[in-house]
Amino acid sequence: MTLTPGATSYTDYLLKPGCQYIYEVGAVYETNTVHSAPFAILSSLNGNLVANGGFEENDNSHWDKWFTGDLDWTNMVASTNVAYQGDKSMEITLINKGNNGSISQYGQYGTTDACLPVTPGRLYSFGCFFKSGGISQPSEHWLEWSSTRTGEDTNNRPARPYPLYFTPHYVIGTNATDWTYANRTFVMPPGFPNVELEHRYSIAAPGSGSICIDNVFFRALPSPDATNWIDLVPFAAAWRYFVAAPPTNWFAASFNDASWPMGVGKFGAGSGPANIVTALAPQKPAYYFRRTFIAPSVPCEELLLSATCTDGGGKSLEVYLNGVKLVTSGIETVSGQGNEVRYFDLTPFLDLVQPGTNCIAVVLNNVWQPSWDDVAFDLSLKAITYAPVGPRITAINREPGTGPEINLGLSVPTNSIWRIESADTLSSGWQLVDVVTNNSTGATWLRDSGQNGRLPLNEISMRFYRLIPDY
Ligand SMILES: [Ca+2]
Ligand SMILES: [Ca+2]
Repeated sequence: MTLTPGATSYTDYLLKPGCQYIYEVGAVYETNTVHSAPFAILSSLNGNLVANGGFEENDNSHWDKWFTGDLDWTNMVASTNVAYQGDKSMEITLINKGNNGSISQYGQYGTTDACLPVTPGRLYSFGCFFKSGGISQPSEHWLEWSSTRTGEDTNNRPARPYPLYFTPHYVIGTNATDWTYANRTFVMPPGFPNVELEHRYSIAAPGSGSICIDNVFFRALPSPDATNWIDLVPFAAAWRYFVAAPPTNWFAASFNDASWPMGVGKFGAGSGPANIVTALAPQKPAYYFRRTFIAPSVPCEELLLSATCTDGGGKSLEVYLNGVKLVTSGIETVSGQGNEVRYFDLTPFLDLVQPGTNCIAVVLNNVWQPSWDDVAFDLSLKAITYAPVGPRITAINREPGTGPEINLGLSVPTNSIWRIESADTLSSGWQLVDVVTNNSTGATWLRDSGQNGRLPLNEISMRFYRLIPDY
């Protein structure tokens, strides 16, 4: 399709999540068109600014968009047999390498900058899935963003906000692992108009092996105050809780928690946490919480955890949805005294949520000193239902006047192209009415005057219409 002059983005609609799509960008220059190499994108998370986050290509052309800071190019290959989604991932091979960074995001096809544009004050989520192929020394891996000056914004950048500029570290031993989700969700502070994303690692001693990365993303989330969130679990909800070591199956959806005490959030102990409603005994190694919630019968496309919780002893929260533990590098929705709201993007785990009744179970880990302890627990879980920008015909208006005509009202996504066809009986063939490009927001109108060789409207008794995307 042809974008309008000056367009800097294009949204492809009606994609199937998890499927690989191959694109090619052409730039029209006078009478010539210059084409990019084909590139692959995995259709996954809404609003992902990392254009090649799926790493699905079959050759090394994807390295055009990622830049190696410290490792040799030959140490990075597209894996042919390991993927979190799609068919491939980015496999980084370490050969006797010490602490370092490996890949940084670099210029993208179809964009002018090597960085991702961001807006201070917005809620962002970034992360990926990691999987170790086995490395000869224990190591830790994470994604980290930085911000460098650009031609558009030459201001010096403030110090990056700790710990919001990196995902919780994926801490691994020497064995191969399964896929693990790493995420940080945070409000972008002032002074950062752009970010670049990088994979970094530390290792106990120079080591050899491989680490795979897939589904890298950096995206804006809807504001936590947006009115289209559905509260699955609100703050200040009632939970069953337990402060001693629980039975081994305590997190199962079928576990009978009727003997556990029930209380209303916010739970806590100590002098630091504010607004405690239900007091807990302090100085326990962990606290256990359970409750059910109702999910809507339609699919969801966002799932956000918000929490006001304490320290966690380096383990932060552990969350189970319907008895399945979420495998992450850490759910660090914690602050020192549990008075700040912290976020975690659970969207990749939406398939664990089922329409109707669900069970959430949470471990709050705790550290304390003999002389004091702060404990705080409250959280909310909210979702946005799937609302695709569905193209539709919104009006069929007979136009009185000289000639028989019909005005069709079309609601289609901005900057998309649609083929409108008509048929005069359901058994006859479909014929072209017109091809429409919606270059504006809002409704588009199309007049059917019998053009393109179709019967005039005064010669037919009925007419059917349909919309087809014209790619
Ligand atoms: Ca992949
Ligand atoms: Ca504590």
